[in-house]
Amino acid sequence: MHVTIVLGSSSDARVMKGAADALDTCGVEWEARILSAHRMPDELKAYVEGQVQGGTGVFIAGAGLAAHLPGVIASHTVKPVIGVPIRAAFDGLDALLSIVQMPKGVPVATVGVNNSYNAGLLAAQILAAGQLAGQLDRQAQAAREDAGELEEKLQRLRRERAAALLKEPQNREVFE
Ligand code: AIR
Repeated sequence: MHVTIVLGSSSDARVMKGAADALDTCGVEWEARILSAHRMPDELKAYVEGQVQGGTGVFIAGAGLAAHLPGVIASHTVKPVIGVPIRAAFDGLDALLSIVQMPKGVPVATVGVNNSYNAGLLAAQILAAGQLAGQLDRQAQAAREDAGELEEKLQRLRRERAAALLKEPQNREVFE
């Protein structure tokens, strides 16, 4: 499973490199695209849908100014979205508030201004938690199968024992 990184502009690349660095450190695969929520809305929607179909686990989106990119991505998918506010004006406060103040029902996890490294780490942690859940599911399924086999074995032994008892002469008399 990989992580999808979306940048609002090529001018965000220097800051967003931190997310890729963190994912590389954790050995998590990622792919990145530059797609502005305002300048390329249709392409963004198609890309998000394609990524979801392609099995992405988490989106990281970084944008500055009126930073609607993470929120728009979150409106197209239920995959977790992590927003990175980028400092382009007002010390990044404009982007931070644009990303963090999502309406109820469409969550976006938000990291600190320019802190894309944390976004990468958080994405890796989300993937790891998902993999652990999958592993626990598989273990529980194996335990259920073991229990089912044991029950079948016990029933077979009970049937064989009953048949053997019936064959004993003193017991056969009961039915004659
Ligand atoms: N931006 C791009 N489309 C919508 C927004 N909010 C953001 C970019 C970048 C800032 O605007 O994410 O941080 C400036 O972009 P540019 O391309 O003018 O350098």
